[in-house]
Amino acid sequence: MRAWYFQEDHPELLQDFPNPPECFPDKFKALATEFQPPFTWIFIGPQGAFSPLHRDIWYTCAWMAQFQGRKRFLFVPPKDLKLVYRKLEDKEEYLDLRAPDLERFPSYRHANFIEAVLEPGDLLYIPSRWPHFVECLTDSVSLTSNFANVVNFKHVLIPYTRWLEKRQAAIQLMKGIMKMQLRSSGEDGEQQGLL
Ligand SMILES: O=C(O)CCC(=O)C(=O)O
Ligand SMILES: [Fe+2]
Repeated sequence: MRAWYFQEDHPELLQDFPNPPECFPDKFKALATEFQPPFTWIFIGPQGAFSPLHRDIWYTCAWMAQFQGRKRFLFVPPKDLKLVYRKLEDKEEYLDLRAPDLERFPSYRHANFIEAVLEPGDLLYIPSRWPHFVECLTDSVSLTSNFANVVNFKHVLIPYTRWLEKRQAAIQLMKGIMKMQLRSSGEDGEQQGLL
């Protein structure tokens, strides 16, 4: 199970995890909860489950805490991005590490791959903009959180603002629909404090 947003199903689990690790202060956490993007997730996977090479959302960085099992990360430094990533007109592609395509990525062997194996109790830092491939070496449970810090904040701000605007537009739309429904049923939402 990838990126399970457990707060919705089991908010009580948050009591076991009130704050991000002190070594990774998160600028989003300074905001009111409703303005924080939902970026704290649990990953549960059997041995062999994997996440293909990718960069993290909004160029955030992340930490990952390994609870159970072992997990292998392969990182590619940003200076080698062009060896493992192609941006075409209408799509983006990363090297498929499980079946490398030499036609698409002829020089991928020149990329530096940095390996990290997580054991239970380990905490890993995933730097902003570093492509990474992840695979479960055994059945595995991990908690991860993507965050903004002083370094990446200027990049994160643009997609974050877009996300806020979209969410605001969706809320306005829902309010409009509810208003229409209440009106057509002869009720007054404003008087009832609903809208
Ligand atoms: O554990 C995984 O499969 C992917 C984790 C990951 O890519 C991340 O936390 O950024
Ligand atoms: Fe990731």
